[in-house]
Amino acid sequence: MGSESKNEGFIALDFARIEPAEEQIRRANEFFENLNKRRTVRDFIDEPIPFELIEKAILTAGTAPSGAHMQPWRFVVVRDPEIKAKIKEAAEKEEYESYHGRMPARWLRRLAPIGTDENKPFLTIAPYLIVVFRITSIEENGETEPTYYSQESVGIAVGILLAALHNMGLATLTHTPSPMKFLQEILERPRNEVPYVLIPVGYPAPDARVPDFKRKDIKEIMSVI
Ligand code: IYR
Repeated sequence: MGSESKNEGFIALDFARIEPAEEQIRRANEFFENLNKRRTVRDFIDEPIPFELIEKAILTAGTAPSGAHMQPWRFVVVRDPEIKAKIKEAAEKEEYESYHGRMPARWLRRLAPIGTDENKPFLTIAPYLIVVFRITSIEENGETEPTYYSQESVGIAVGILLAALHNMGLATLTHTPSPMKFLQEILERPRNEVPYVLIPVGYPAPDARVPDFKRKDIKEIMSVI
């Protein structure tokens, strides 16, 4: 027991060591090889996917650590074609403004290799859209209290969500139409739930193409002192 204070409200940690070390390395390699195949996909087909997969991915995302364990996230799963169409219309309206004046030239140059524009057909084609909201505050005993480190917490949860969906053989797009306030309105979320990211999920089109991107190598992303 680490400290006398860890009695009430505590349970024994369930932690299984992986042995031998070679097995740790094997699993490390396997996980990397798997996640290194994840690509952001923009061309989906409308083939349905089992709802159970979406639910399990969200349950997995909900295992993320969060500030003061406040779990400041809500995942709104959109499958209704009419709502998807509303989201597409509103997103394309905002994106049109972004691509025609709101984004500075250097940003547009940065996006050119990705080939994006204001048209977002995937918003009605993908079988599910997962709209992630960040809960900024809670109400308790008639008082409003902020959530803590909600940006970090939701970011981590989204990372786990993307990994879980990839691991179950589904493609995702991390989409951030900007500004995203229309999502709060269309999806009728309260004011303390702020849109964070919109993730279309499904199978890629058979002819889907992705930019020929290279990932930074270890020397570029790791410093050891
Ligand atoms: N939100 C716009 C623009 C956009 C911005 C970034 I940063 C990207 O990595 C990709 C796109 C859009 O979705 O097209």
